[in-house]
Amino acid sequence: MEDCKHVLLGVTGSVAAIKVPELVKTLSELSSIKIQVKVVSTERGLHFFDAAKLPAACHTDAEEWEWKEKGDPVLHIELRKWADLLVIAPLDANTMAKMATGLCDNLLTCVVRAWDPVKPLLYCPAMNTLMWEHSITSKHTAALADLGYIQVHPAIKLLACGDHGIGAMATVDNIVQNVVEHLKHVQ
Ligand code: PCO
Repeated sequence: MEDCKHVLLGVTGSVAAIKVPELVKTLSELSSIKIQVKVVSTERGLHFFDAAKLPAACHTDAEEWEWKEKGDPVLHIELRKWADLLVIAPLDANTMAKMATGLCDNLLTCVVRAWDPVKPLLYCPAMNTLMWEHSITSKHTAALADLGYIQVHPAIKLLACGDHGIGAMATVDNIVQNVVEHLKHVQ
């Protein structure tokens, strides 16, 4: 059977989440490598795209809480075991802070909290320049580097709010290239 890699795409509440459908489509249709994508979105992330129209399953906090009794699957553990690689695109300032400190109060941050350190975890920050340049950001990115997470660097461009500066999510092509590169090292 053809080798198929499992990519979990985490989505948080930055306007850059408008790029999620394009990102899912591009990852799913690569000719160089066969990838199955599943999406985990925070409630705020869901504001920016239509989960029903994605060509991939999209898991949310509501589904995690469908758990009823002992023996039922625990979704964040199931997804963590399923995935070969986790890419969080976009990663907003709030979830970045949670990841840097170990908080896990939703489906996505619970997957991160249970993450296997041997598997790649990529994150693509997206936020306003004023937030990116706040001194707390470098503390958080240092903590994420210490955990072994890989940053796909934000770009300088015209942001959704009209400001020009650093903080735009990396391009879909750049994110996909990074995912493919890191999947090469996954067994
Ligand atoms: C702006 N915040 C943002 C978030 C980051 N922006 C981006 C890009 C998009 C358009 O190309 C929105 C993807 O600008 O990643 O703009 C003010 S809070």
